[in-house]
Amino acid sequence: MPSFFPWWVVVTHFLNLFFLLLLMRSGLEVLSAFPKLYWDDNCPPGREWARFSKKMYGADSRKPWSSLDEEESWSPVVALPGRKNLGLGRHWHFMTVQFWILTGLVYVVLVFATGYWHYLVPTHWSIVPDSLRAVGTYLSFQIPPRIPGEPFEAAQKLTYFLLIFVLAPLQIASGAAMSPTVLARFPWFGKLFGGKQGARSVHFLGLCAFAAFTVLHVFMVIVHNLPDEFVLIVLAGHGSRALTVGVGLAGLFLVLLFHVVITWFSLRYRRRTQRLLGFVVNPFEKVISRSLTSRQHLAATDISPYHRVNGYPPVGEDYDQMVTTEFRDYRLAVGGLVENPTTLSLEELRGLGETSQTVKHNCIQGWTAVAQWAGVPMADVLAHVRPTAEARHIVFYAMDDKGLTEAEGRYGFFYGSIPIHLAQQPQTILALEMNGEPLPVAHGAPVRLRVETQLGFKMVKWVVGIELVHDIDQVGMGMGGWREDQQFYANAAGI
Ligand SMILES: Nc1nc2c(c(=O)[nH]1)N[C@H]1C(S)=C(S)[C@@H](COP(=O)(O)O)O[C@H]1N2
Ligand SMILES: [Mo]
Repeated sequence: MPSFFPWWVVVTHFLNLFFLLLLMRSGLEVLSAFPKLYWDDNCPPGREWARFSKKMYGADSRKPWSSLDEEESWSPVVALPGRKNLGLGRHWHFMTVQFWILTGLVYVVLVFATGYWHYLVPTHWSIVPDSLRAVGTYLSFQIPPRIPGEPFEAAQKLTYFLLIFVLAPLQIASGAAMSPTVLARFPWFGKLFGGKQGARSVHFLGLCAFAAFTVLHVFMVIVHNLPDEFVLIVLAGHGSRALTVGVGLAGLFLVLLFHVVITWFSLRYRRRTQRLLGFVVNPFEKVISRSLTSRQHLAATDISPYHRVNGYPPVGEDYDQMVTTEFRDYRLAVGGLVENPTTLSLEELRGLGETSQTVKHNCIQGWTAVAQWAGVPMADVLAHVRPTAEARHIVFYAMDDKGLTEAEGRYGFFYGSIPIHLAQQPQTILALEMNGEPLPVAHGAPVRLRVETQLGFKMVKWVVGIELVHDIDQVGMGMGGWREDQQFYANAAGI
């Protein structure tokens, strides 16, 4: 029989505590960007089952609103890093999750390799009545006896089992079921949770379960005789009580200090944080974006009655004029590293090709909506302009100047970029129509990009110019798009 508290349990227990706290805080940052929970992928405004915001917006609101208005600013005390930094919160979350899963794998391998699993995995249904009896014992202010020859009593064993073998995998699976790339390639996977919003809700409830467990766990350790259990989990029972308490408290203090420092650093040096964490996070995002193509073919009956809007339309006479004349004089410029630079009217653009797709939109903030989009495959546009061998990215320039359409101290025309290989995918299109009508102004009239494996912010609306470039460093602030530049989002948007 393995020892009750081997060293590897001590180490993985600490790492788990360390990573879980990071995951919880950065997860709350992500939630703050769309502080509403739904079971329905149409996300009807006002019909959320939970809302952590006082602001209300309706589908029938006569004042236009944008989903970014729904975002809340949460305190850096609870959220990592707090204060409306969705992009950085996601970076912290995705960086941590890689290490948390690694820790979990090491732990599970050791659990089975050492035989420790006997202490964790119930092998008989009697664990259920035994656990109920143990809970009853606690409720009568007594400590239930341990299972003979094992470190835990029945309720404890069952709880740890559920946490490790049910809750943790469920968190990982529901997390994966929120990735637009995963959902686009394997729509069945999202259905396991009743859709992206179901996965999001389950993921949130999982957070609550982890939080509840943590509170109960700490309480139980105290009830069980704090000094003894603390000595076991901090130094595997080696060392004196004083030493253990010292090491344990120092460990907790260091975790706290670490959180204070990274929160401060993330808020103070947002670009550096975006870049540094990007080294760890972006490669994975790029790999899944490169290797998985969208296979969405939703039915007309799936189309959402209301499709949220993100970003206010361009302001100014030029655009207004185009709207009144139904974009008669609109021209799309396509140039850069191409053999055949060109300017296209809507008619000419339409002549390059035609396709249509009914797909689910995934905004980085968390909402979803389904629409049918029709237009020209990007592959046909590229075939027409013939990119040179150096061309590696496609930049899409928009007509909305954010300095005029939104406040928050940001500025400049919206733009975005995608790596050229994404443009070859069948569901990467320049959309001219939405749900059988010409593109509405709010959704990007007259031309907007659709890339169905990516998050919504990549799909530039109100496009006027397309440029093929070798590197995105030279465009804007060099991060690959307006939201990457000014909101510190990651450039890869497959998760
Ligand atoms: N020009 C421009 N394109 C944009 C945006 C914007 O603010 N300006 N917002 C992006 C974001 S974050 C999302 S989620 C989608 C929203 O598309 P929709 O308004 O059609 O739902 O547009 C993207 N394209
Ligand atoms: Mo978005």
